[in-house]
Amino acid sequence: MRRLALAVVGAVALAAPAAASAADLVAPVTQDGPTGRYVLGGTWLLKRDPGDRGLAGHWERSRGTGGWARITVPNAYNTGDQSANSFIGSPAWYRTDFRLPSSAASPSWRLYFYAVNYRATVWLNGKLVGEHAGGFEPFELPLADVDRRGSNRLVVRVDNRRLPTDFPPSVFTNEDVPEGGWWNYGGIVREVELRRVDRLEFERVSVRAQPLGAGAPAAINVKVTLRNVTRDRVRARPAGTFGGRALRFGSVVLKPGRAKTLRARQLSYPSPRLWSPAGPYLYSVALSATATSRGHPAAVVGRYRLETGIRSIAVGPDGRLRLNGQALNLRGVAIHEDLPGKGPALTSADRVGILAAVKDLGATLLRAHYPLHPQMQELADRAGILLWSEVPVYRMATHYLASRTVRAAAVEEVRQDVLANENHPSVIVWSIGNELDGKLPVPVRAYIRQAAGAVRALDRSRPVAMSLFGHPTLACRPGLEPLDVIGVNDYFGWYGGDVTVRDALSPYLDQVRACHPRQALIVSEFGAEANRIGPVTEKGTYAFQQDFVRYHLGVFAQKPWLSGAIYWTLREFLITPTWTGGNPRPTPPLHQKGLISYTGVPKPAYVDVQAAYRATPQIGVP
Ligand code: GCB
Repeated sequence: MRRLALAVVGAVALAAPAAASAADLVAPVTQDGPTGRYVLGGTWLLKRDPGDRGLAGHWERSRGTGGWARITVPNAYNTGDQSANSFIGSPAWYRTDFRLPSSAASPSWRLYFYAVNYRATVWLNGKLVGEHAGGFEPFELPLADVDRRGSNRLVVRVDNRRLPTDFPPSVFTNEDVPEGGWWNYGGIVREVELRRVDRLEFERVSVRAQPLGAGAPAAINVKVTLRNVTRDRVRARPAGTFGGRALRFGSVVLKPGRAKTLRARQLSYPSPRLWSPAGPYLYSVALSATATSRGHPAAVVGRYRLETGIRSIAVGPDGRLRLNGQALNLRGVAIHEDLPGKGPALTSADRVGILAAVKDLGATLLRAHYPLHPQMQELADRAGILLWSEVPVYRMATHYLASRTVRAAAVEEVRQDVLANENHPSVIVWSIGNELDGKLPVPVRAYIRQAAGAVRALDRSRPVAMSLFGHPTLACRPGLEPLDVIGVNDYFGWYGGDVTVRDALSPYLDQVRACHPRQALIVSEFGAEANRIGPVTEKGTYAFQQDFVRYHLGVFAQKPWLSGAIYWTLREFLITPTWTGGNPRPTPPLHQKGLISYTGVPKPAYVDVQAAYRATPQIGVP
């Protein structure tokens, strides 16, 4: 990480206990975004609070360092503790001191959290600045009372105890046993940035760059929402370029505190180079905001940069997903952000390594149950990996989803995903959730309608998807109409009950296709646990897993209308303290359907999947 500026710690501050945790301001790990961003790197302090005494004890004001451990952020505080209590969660407190990089009088400052799992309460210099709930989306808090010259103390209380109405929920069916689809890591699990805002804030930048047909120019549409953060009226004028060509916006007068969206006149980009997995060509978008107000001559007060691609993604009338008009039959893999000793607090090198493994497998599509770290998405843009972007609206019990408030919060998860990640060419679908009640009772149907509507209000350029548990009796159910892409999770021949028999897979897929001929169908999961050597007939052996993947891939190969299939998962991850996953000899809390062990060793089935993926034409298939 390149160091941008080091906070200058004066002699007085050094003598104070605060000096024990001075944050260094370092370069952001993401490229896309506004200028004036500084990651709070360096030393932070962490104090666990299993008895939940910190609030009453006003730890936000604590001065000494007794009981505080030195750590770095991102951090997950319960890595290495695989107990039930660790999974259920408890609060912990983070603390660091920082100085602003410059003492310019006018700009205002924000704190931007890339992700905190799950509830965050934030104080600056002992004063509450804000709260947030939700583990996988960014949030921003204004720092009205930041000390511009001296040291500032930031304190964050994090509580990862989840509720049945959280995303993901703490329980699905059994109210007595904590459940979960992946380990409940608590902490400031992604970076924290200090952001400088001078008069105008880029509240939203949205770029849609689509080819109009083979050999035709591309249509580039750019919208910029600017907010006036001053107490005066400001004339705001955005300007910028797409791939070096000028974008022309008008200008607008903004009242104090108000925001408006300006749209650039559509740019017709001749002879575009399209983005695709085979050639992930990126164009630079450079934007600036000029402010003019009483007593202040026109000046560029902010800039915003991003890289994006020109490409189209749509579901054709034949019910097939198409990229730049070419039919897709993708082969993909899913991941969780979870590495030994780190949990989700990954480094840039970890992300590069994960994407290299995705490529090595021959996969072109990557899925997770939550929006991936934004740097991962930028890396996917560059590597030509397509993303199935999903929100953690995961197996929520219907009686909770029946509440309007909970449903609105679920829809908000979807909106936040779109707003945070809409400019990545790699994102090809917005998935509104996973394995809600497959009988599609009224509240689930209402959610599908509302979430799909929320996506379309923000982004009409990508399909809306959702994953369902694949089940022979649930192939044909009304309620899925608002979706463009139906994901089915295939555990035929693995789990018991109605999916005991693997022979039922092929007729099941045919039946879903027949019932939903105009929607694209993707097998959004298939996988079997494997943790030992043993007979092919025994679930949980490497041989069983190999036989499982060969059989399932063989069935998919006979369905030319399928738009893709995703192996669940690339690597093992931690799930719950009591997980069996259908394996008669499980090793909880490990989820072991991974093709690569938790410590990084490929299983025999890796080679089978790799051979099949590499041999499968995935793009431009007849
Ligand atoms: C699923 C879930 C996934 C689980 C997987 C399993 O359907 O979507 O989160 O890990 O099954 O292994 O049971």
